[in-house]
Amino acid sequence: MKIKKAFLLFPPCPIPKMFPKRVQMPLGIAYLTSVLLSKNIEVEVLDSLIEGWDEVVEIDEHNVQFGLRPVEIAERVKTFLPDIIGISCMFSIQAKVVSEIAKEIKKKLPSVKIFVGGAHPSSMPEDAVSDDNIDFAIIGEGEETVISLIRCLGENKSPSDIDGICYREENGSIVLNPKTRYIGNLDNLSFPNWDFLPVEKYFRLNRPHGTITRNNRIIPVVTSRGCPAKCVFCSIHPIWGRKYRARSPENVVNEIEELVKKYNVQEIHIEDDNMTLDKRRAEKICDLLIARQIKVSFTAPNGLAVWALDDGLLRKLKNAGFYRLTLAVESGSQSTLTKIIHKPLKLEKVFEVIDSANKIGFDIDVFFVVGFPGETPEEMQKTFDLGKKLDVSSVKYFVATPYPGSELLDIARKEKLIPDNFDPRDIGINAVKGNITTEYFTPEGLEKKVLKETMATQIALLKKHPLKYTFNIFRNYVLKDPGATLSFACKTLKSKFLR
Ligand code: B12
Ligand code: SF4
Repeated sequence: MKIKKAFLLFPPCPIPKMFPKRVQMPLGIAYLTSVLLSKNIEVEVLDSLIEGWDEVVEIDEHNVQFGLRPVEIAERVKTFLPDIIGISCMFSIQAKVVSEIAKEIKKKLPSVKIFVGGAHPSSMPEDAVSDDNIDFAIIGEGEETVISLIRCLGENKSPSDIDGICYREENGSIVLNPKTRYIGNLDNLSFPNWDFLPVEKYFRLNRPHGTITRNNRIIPVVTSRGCPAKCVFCSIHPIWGRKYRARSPENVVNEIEELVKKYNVQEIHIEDDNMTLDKRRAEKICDLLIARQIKVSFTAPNGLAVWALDDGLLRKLKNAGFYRLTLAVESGSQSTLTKIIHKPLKLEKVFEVIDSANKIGFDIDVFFVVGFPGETPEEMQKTFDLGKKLDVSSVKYFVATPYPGSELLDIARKEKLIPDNFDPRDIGINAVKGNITTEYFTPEGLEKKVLKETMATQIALLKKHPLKYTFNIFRNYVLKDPGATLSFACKTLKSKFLR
């Protein structure tokens, strides 16, 4: 079966009714487009979120799904008549709709091969291919794997030697080849190809990761893959692995320069797990941006590791165009950080970095996570108290969520902190929804507490910087999505009266 045509798809996503919709240019799909084109495969790309932005279907009392419907997607696929379809299943909550799409496609094109990749199938590959309509799950980064698989299919060979895939044999048994090899030199990868996506529509909507932006013309970039830390809640290791692999500063800056020339990009969102882990490399990226006079704004909405920052690096980042820091502090309790989360971070470092960053003039967002197995109410209170105390622009509290691929899910299962029938495919995007029950809290109790503390923290932030706070809320929430902002505010206010 010679593979000549590939169709790449970003599927719809279920979200809670009260949440604002978000859509970011799908970087994984753009990387895969590049490698497929380099092998002379004709490519068609469909991001069903951007194309179906106005299509919102109620799925239950609390949730809607937005994006093109599975039948519409199957129609589009049929028109292109591909040999393979690659579906990116980034979030576990998309897994069920991915199955629906695969079913609709196979009804129309029974012999087409369906590949799935992304965070969810990377963590639960066997689950993905136990669906009869899905032929292959690709584990972790897909650029090399997809090409090996296409070669195998083209030569009618068994894929049994391919690293990092999962599939069903003809007799129905599942073969799982774990991911053991990662791309050694990321500079060898072609830059992501955005030409097959409606770039101007993403710019116009401007609803990317992080919500708060300065400009509209934004494109995401990844400068490194992998993180050696072992945070208990983190689910990224099945995708990028534990080894830190970084692109050279020249390669990164060449990509950014190209994006500015080609798309007149004004802002870059760095989506690395840990962009500044290699401090020298991060400094060199900044130096090159300055030397080449590339004038774009930067943020890293996925967070920067606080332990990998210092005053010197912060100054360089600011001079290079970074205006906002998203700091993953995680907890206000040192013992929770060290003994439960296993994050290599000292709270003194948090104060030092925030102090420097304020002096340099950054806007600062801080993320916290509460609700770990073994975490006491007193330890959690330290987090909420720190959140109210910090001199930053925004503070978000998330509830620890047992995503597949995280150690947290293993602990929760082993210690029976989640129901036996817990299905990770039902983990929605409500980041304050509890799942775990411990001797100290229930999911419902924790959710109420977090909403109450969120409101108290918002008031504390408003009091510290009334003008800046109001401006940011107005520009980035009220103007962008008035309905969702109002509904979210009502729910948060209501929680004040809940005990
Ligand atoms: C950017 C991002 C977002 C963006 C999404 C952008 C988009 N449409 O592309 C936004 C802001 C929307 C987002 C939101 C959320 N996110 Co997010 N996000 C990320 C992040 C930081 C980077 C993703 C990325 O662009 N990576 C770079 C590209 C190059 O990699 P990639 O997409 O994974 O693709 C590669 C491989 O996976 C593979 N591949 C992918 N698809 C396919 C398909 C085929 C056919 C093949 C062969 C290969 C393949 O090959 C690609 C190239 O190597 C990841 C963390 C991470 N490191 O992955 C979390 C991550 C995906 N997000 C996560 C979560 C939890 C969320 C939220 C639920 C958080 C929340 N509670 O609000 C929401 C939910 C979504 C929503 N509807 O709002 C989790 C997912 C866990 C899970 N199993 O569900 C991750 C893994 C982070 C984590 N905490 O562990 N997110
Ligand atoms: S949470 Fe951040 S620092 Fe911790 S393991 Fe994940 S990517 Fe690394």
